[in-house]
Amino acid sequence: MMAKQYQTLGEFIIDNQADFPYSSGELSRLINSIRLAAKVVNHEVNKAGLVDIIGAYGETNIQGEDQQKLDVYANQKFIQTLTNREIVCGIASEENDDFITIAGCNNDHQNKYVVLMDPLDGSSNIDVNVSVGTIFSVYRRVTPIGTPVTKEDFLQPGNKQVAAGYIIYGTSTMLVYTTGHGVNGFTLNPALGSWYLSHPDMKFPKNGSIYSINEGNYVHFPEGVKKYIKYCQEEEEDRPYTSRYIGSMVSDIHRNMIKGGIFIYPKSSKAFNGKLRLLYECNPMAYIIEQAGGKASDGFSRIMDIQPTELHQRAPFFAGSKNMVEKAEEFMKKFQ
Ligand code: AHM
Ligand code: MG
Repeated sequence: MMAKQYQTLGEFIIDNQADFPYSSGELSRLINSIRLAAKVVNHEVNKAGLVDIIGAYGETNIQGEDQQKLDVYANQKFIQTLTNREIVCGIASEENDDFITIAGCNNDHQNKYVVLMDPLDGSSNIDVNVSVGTIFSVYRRVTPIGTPVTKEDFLQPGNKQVAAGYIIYGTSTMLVYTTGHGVNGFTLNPALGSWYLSHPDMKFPKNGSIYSINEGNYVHFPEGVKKYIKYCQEEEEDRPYTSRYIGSMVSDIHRNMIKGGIFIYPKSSKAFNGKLRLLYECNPMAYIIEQAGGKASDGFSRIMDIQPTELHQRAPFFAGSKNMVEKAEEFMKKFQ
């Protein structure tokens, strides 16, 4: 994908329209809707520190309006934006038990794409002013156009994604996405409300020196993970590595993609498949990571090749710099 600097996201989408699969303009409109919803959510997330003044989320504020929890708010905004603009035929969200069918204004189910999303990942970090994110994943439906979507349209392996991205509400707000032609990152200029191409053609360094894992769960980890952590801490060659864990996956992976590193959320004796959701968290991040030259697995095989069986299924997640993920996999294999 061509990436010029100082471009806005709008210009970038138009310039690269031909790279979009099937190129009907539908996917461009979908990304456009996401960038709009992201701005609205960003505005609300930025005000989170004022809840003591205007009322806590979940309570009634001074004006007598109900304050919504931010994750519920983000969920509604993304769903509303995608629904009102008649772009997708279905949405599945980490916040909803079941998927949503979108019939379209003529009730004719003509749209091709389904979106799966985690509207506000890491939301427990909001109270302490730490970055959170939105993650989204786009597939072409597999059931015939003209009929309502079914679960089958959502239960596709990650390798069928046509686009995926994340928004990071951080010191600056960024939108990073791929349509299968590399990864590009755009930074929001809040004064103008425009996204600028700030990180063209992002590449995951092949090696890195950061490992990100919740070591508090060490005793519950599989032997391979325990041994890999010890390996990261040994004084040998370029080690010990630096440990960095924000507890907000989008931020942890974004940092590792820029600096080089590995992120691990393994299975444990307490959570047999780990914590992260395959469809809303692992697959979209895996698509971006692979498109940037990194690697994402469940500790043994490629995340994006897992055939999902449930909307909310979880998966262990090993993701980041290719050589680091391969080293962690070696340990997993050896200490099974
Ligand atoms: P959430 O979807 O409920 O916010 O949970 C996902 C988040 C990830 O962003 C993060 O990597 C992980 O949970 C942290 O979990 P833990 O506190 O168990 O380390
Ligand atoms: Mg989440």
